[in-house]
Amino acid sequence: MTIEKLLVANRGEIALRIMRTAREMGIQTVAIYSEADRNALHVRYADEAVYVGPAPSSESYLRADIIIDVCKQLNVDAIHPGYGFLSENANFARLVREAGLLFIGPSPESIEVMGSKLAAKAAVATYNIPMVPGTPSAITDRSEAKIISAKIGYPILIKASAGGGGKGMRVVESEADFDEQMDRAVSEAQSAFGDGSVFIEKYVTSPRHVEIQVLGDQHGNIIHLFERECSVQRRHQKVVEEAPSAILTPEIRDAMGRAAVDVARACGYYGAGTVEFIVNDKLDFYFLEMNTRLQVEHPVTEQITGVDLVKQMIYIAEGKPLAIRQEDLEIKGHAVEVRVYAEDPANNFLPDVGTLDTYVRPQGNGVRVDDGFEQGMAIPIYYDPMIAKLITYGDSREEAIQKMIRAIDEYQISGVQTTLPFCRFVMEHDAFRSGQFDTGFVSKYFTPDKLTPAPDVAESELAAVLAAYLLNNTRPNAGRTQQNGENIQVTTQKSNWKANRLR
Ligand code: MV4
Repeated sequence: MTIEKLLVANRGEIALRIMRTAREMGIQTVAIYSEADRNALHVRYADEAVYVGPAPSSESYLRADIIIDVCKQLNVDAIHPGYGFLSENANFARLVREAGLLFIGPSPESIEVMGSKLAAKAAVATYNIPMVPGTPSAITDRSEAKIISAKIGYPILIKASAGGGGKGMRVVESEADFDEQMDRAVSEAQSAFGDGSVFIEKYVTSPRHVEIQVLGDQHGNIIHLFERECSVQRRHQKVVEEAPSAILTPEIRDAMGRAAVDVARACGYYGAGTVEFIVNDKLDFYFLEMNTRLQVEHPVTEQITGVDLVKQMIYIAEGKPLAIRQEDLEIKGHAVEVRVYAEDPANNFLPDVGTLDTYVRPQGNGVRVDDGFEQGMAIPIYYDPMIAKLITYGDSREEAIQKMIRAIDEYQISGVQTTLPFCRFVMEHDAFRSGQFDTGFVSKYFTPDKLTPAPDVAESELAAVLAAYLLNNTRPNAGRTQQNGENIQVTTQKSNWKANRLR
């Protein structure tokens, strides 16, 4: 089957990302949009665009029925769900299949198994996958659970089987807290997921988050595309991702890659997927869960492998056998991604949606910006406040980080506060630079007074013009102090007035 027309059931940067590859492959693109996205870039980019409903996602981007109707009306062959929204909804994948359309992703059965952490653990049980010591099934008998917890040793972690991304997790420090935390975990799981099943794991303190990208075809071939490290997180929200990890040895990388392929094999996986591990300070790794979608941070893997993951997903959905063999793949260079959010890092990361009065992207060698906005556009309040993903690529980790700092400094955004100054803080930090960090990085090191604010756009432009004038039309050298013939110091150093105003 060859896909001639593809509908992207998503919005923003990921909708554009997917449509770009589709266009390169000669595939016609269909966008869907809500009331809030009438003028969005993904709508303008697509060959056709269809309005699906009011701004709230429950009335637009989550309307499986409307989306499938649109496909029938426009003779669409396949749907790419992107990430979020309907991407990990097994029922949607099933409806798509029943409508005679291709779902660009795994089977509904794989989504279902991996959507339940307990079902996932059960599925991989026959393979030799390292897992954190814990209960293999949902807790029904509390006194039995306490005996197991005592055996494992406190602290333990109560997790919701239907949870993900840290939702519904409870640390229990000692048996005295067991009942109280268990009550909370069960009621949280019940109200958040409609499923109160919880299980217990040994609590691994200060782990690193390392995930393996896999690709499987519909003929049983599965490969991995190495790891991404996503340990810099804030409240389970990833902030910085990179590939490869700064700490893995070739041997551990290989072992994790093989474990990830086995996890995928255990559920008959096809499509692009991510197998998530935690890694302790001794580099022991443990399988946690599998994400059955294209992830936000997939570009860092694309940069170091040269593989277009969306293109592979499309080929796989068409039934083609994987053309990439494991032995063809190697890591080349290093990539770092930061997520630029419309949030104020000086004010507890409060969302700061508004209009992008100035929006100038960084450019140049080794810089990739995946975004869905242009200058003058408003960031809708209804969706994730991510403005862009800024990705840099270099020969080495150090080079990728230097490029990132340069790119952050070139990025000009006004009208909303952004997490760019926070990302710069991470890039400059010794713990990040040395690779000696874990998932506790942000809470351990970050306080708002550590921010060097982004330059004010108008002021830095004025400073540049002044510098150029004083230097007799020498190009201004931002951030450095220069001396002219008369010994006048001219500096275009970033101003601090924004930070002063905030304090
Ligand atoms: C853990 C853990 C420690 N021990 N499991 C959080 C999100 C979810 N995917 C799994 N998570 C964790 N599971 C055991 N047995 C610590 C975390 C965790 C974490 C994991 C990855 C990235 C960031 C994190 C931040 C806090 C806790």
